[in-house]
Amino acid sequence: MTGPARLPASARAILEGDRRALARAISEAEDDRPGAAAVARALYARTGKVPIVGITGPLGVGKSSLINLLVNRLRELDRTVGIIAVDPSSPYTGGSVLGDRIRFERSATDAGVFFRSMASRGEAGGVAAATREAARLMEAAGFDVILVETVGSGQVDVAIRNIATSSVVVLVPHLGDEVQTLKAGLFEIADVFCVNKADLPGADLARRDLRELVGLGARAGGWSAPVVATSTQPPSGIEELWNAVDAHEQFLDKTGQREVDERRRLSVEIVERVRGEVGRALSQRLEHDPELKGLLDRVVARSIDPRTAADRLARPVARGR
Ligand SMILES: Nc1nc2c(ncn2[C@@H]2O[C@H](COP(=O)(O)OP(=O)(O)OP(=O)(O)O)[C@@H](O)[C@H]2O)c(=O)[nH]1
Ligand SMILES: [Mg+2]
Repeated sequence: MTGPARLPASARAILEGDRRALARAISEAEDDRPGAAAVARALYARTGKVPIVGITGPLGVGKSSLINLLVNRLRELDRTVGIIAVDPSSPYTGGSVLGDRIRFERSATDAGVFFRSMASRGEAGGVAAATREAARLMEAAGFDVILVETVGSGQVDVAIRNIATSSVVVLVPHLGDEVQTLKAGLFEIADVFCVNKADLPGADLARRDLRELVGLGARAGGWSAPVVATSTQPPSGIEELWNAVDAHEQFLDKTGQREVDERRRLSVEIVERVRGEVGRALSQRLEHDPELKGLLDRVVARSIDPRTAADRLARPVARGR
């Protein structure tokens, strides 16, 4: 029995819809502060039921604009929405250099919408962990759908597959070459393709090309990613876009694929966490633990090679002992 009365106060506040408690808990998760673990542990059993929809694609294709319109659509359907925008804050990939990025507005006035941006500084694993925790916290706070905007290296975030239940890859007309280079990764992650800026010339062609490519790369499980054309100015295709995502979510339930995917995602999450924790601890010990320092000394002296040293350290785990 874990009635609300037994939960940590901050977890209880989140369940009761306290938005400031929610925001605080997300910050703690992002900074990996000690309090975050207790809240995450207390709320975990209540999560894992809502759609987490990843919206990824190259810089400036209209991901944020689409999310704004998807939010309006979801609110029409009487569903509340949590939004996480993983911000590419690096000066090399920074979307903000475009200067005309779209911001999310509705969250300021509508209690049914909660927006949070996360800096993508630091290692990718850290962003993924914080994003997962934020999505769970939002779900615990009662949001019905979580939307996650990301841009990855290679311009499409492959890691979103390890977080989202449905992934939308957004492209625009005249991405010919880009699509070619992205191809392998794209088809691995896209549950829905969206050709945005359909008001620009070339959208029909882009859509047809993508459809052809999708036909070639059938994925396991029997889902074939639909290709939806959208525009955000003037808005068109938004209902179709949401319907395509919804159809994928229904497919997951009908086929049992949701459990298969969730199991894979959670396995990845555990491995990422172990890698992080073990990596940090090992770095420390290689510096301070006399035995491990000795091992490092021998690698430095070229008497054993790094792979052999690593094998020796990893062997107990790798062999299941
Ligand atoms: N013509 C046209 N322009 C669009 C459309 N959707 C978005 N834009 C414009 O494209 C620019 C980028 O839009 P955003 O929504 O910020 O795109 P984004 O993918 O979120 O951008 P980053 O987060 O920086 O990667 C803005 O100037 C938008 O007004 C569309 O459907 N048609
Ligand atoms: Mg954006």
